[in-house]
Amino acid sequence: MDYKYVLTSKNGRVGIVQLNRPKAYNALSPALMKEAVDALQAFDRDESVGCIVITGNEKAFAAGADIKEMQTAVPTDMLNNPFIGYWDDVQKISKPLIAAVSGFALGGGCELAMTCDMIVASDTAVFGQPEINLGVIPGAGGTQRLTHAIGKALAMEMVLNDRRLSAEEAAHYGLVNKVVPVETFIEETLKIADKIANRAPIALKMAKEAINAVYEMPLQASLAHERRLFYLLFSTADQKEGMDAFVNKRKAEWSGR
Ligand code: DAK
Repeated sequence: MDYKYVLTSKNGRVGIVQLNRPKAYNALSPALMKEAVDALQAFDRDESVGCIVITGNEKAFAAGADIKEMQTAVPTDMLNNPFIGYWDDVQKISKPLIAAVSGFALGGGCELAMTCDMIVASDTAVFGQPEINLGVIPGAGGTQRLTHAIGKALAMEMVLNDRRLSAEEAAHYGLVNKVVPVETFIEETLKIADKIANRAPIALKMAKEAINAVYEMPLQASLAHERRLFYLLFSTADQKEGMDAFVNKRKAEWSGR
């Protein structure tokens, strides 16, 4: 597929989507978001892909939604713009999705990273929700996912007062999984992604769905949901294969069936 604002590639069973609008720090314009979603969905459909990485460049994961394109908008422009739907589409990706973040992850950039399942940060990464400087608030999950991830006190500080987190702080407060040197942040992310990508595909999807249910349901409902997914996995060839491989002391060969 020919994209203007994203680059795509494959590394083994890992699909890579790179945001590529470097002159604007990867500002998330509707056109860029559409292409990013198209690329993510294509990898989500591709059976030869087990895990997806989304990244930017060393200087910026993304500096937020495109302020210049939003500047003159009225509420109905925002409401009717397919842009809003693209964010929901990212959340609906069913395969494990890892953000490899270096440099700025601000506003919608931070929100996009938080929509992913894991975040690997380079030691130069900076996370922030600076929307208050523009007279608005985060609109793509920043007040919610951030608070779930790091707690109310620090989320308030970030959203009310543009407090930014360094990579080390983000790791300390549980926003990111790992901090790695900027020179190798893609390679380090790919190592993690590759291991995940070679695991049982259906179980991965169910695991992601079950964990994300934490944010959607009361505990009793999400526990019941988890149990139903667990039962369902006993209908898969991968469950038979995984348990047979364990019992017979061999490596499992996953079929994704
Ligand atoms: N939008 C548009 N252009 C941007 C941009 C952005 N977010 N960030 C940077 N740029 C552009 C600059 O305008 C500049 O372009 P030219 O002037 O060269 O044409 C170029 O990138 C370089 O930027 P600077 O000259 O400012 O470079 P500096 O190194 O001095 O500063 C910076 C880098 C990243 C600290 C700074 O550019 C900055 O503060 N950028 C804005 C950060 C920000 O406020 N982000 C939050 C935006 S609001 C929603 C979904 C998403 C959202 C809301 C709702 N729904 C689904 C409902 C998201 C909202 C946001 O993200």
